[in-house]
Amino acid sequence: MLKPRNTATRELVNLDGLWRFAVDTPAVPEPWRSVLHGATEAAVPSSYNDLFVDPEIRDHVGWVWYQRTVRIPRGWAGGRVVVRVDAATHAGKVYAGDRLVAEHQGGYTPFDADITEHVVAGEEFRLTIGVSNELTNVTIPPGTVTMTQDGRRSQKYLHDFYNYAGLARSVWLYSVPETRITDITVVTDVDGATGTVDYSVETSADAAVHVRLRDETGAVVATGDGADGRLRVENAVLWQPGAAYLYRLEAELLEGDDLLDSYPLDIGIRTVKVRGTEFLINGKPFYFTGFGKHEDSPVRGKGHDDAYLVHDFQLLDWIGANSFRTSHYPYAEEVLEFADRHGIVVVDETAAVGLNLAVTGGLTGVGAKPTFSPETFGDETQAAHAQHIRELVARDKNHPSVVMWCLANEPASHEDGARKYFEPLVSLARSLDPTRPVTYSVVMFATYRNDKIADLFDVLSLNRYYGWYLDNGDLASAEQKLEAELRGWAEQFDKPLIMSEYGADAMTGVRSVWDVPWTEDYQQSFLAMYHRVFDRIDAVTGEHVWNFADFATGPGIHRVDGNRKGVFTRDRKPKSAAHELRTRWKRFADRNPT
Ligand code: E9O
Repeated sequence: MLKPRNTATRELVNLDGLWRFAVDTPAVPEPWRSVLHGATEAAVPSSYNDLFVDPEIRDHVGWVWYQRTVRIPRGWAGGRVVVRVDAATHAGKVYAGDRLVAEHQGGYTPFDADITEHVVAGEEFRLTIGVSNELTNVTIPPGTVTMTQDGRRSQKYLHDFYNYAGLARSVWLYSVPETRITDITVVTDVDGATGTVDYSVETSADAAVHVRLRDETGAVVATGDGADGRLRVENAVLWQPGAAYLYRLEAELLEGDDLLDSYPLDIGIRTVKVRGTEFLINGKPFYFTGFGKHEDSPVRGKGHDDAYLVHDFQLLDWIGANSFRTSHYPYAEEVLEFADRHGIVVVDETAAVGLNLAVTGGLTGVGAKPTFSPETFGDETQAAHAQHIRELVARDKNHPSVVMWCLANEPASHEDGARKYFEPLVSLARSLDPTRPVTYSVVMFATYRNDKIADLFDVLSLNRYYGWYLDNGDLASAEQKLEAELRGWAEQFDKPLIMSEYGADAMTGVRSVWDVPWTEDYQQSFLAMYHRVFDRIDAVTGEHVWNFADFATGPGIHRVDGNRKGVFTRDRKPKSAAHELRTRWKRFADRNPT
């Protein structure tokens, strides 16, 4: 799916700003039919929850409505006019005037509404977008809506991060020509000093395709004709972790000498491969250092913000991180483009977090049901998960920074139904993208002894909390157990092991000379202990601390205004553990030479 861009043949208007806003109420049955009344306005992009002081808005379960007036530029007669919603979390409906023009399920992938037939160039129209935050057993991620005793609807979910909702990313109005480029797929390879770029251009109708590849100086290094082809780049400069290099593929659609459409795509030439326990980028073993992150900041919630984007990447650089996981959902496309340009490696994760109902049924198992069964997560959940994987790969397939797909976080992979549920999803991901390895993040309940799906994946990503959820305050026992378990995985599978989560909550300013949980000192000692163990086990190919920064959660007796496992606070101040990581990861320059 192509991101809307300004090109010689396409125009783009950004619709971010303040929109009229209302929570759905039976008193206004079809709010898109008229101007939304009331004084409430919401910022786009932003989650709406923390913008307002009214708990009825923050805790609302169901639809909310965003509305604004939009003028179609006068010169847009003739082509198609489209509204792109980068994210409506978790479901969206778009109305042009009174007409429903698009519906979409899934809160972290974009969708389009073609409004050509409903608008007139030069004139205004009313754009209304409905957004629902409801999570059920057939949404990705899943959840349940329950009733409180006093009759309120309450959203429960199986992940700890707060269920922020709304238009958290940009909304665009754009024009495309009638005969146009609808998609581009690029696969790169390296053969000695030569880079190859296999491209495939999809179009809405038959027309001649011409492509041109430019290097960073703007010089044309290869050209091609036809909708599919291979470009060869002699002495290619590779995209490398820590040393990004992007070529620009310019695709053109022509009728004789007439330019019907053009679209530029920035690409990186690089390869990714798993060999035994090694993760190879451009044929060289790569060791991941970094974090599981969240899109999370005060006031905006999950709202995309370029200032946080720049600052977070500065902090990644400062601390010596070379990568992160988009836990637990696909991030804004701007984030991936930034990673492409700055040489940061990304593990791109779906929003399938919390497929572990039995786990949340209680540690004792009371109330637990089989997780993957018709009454919990059955065929419909799997179909939603499959659709989500399709949309994720369609959106992110061309990013050089994305080196692996993570298909789920902490599913109940130790239960019998897991294999039947995951086998088709892994095949689907492989068929959509045969070039990238696939992984999943393994919950602590699933071990090398009882896990049912590990052999299906290329890389095993483990989320482990010895010393926190188990053996809290006893790092000596935790160290033994962690090492024993990692050795178990390493003996059983000849695959790279990445510690995709390890971390301890810490409140800034709480200190101790002893191993006291919640202190900054304990968080630091906890991480140091994990690092000692990783360094003793060859199969460990990466370490992603949980989490980059403190983040908002729902209420919980082990949450103090959110999850405090951040190495940075929510406002991005380092805790003392940041220095442990910085010292270690800066030394790793020799493990990952560029
Ligand atoms: C998922 C992540 O989103 N993993 C959780 C993180 C946490 O801090 C959460 O923020 O809670 C940890 C899962 C721990 C599973 C409990 C295992 C208990 C061992 C028997």
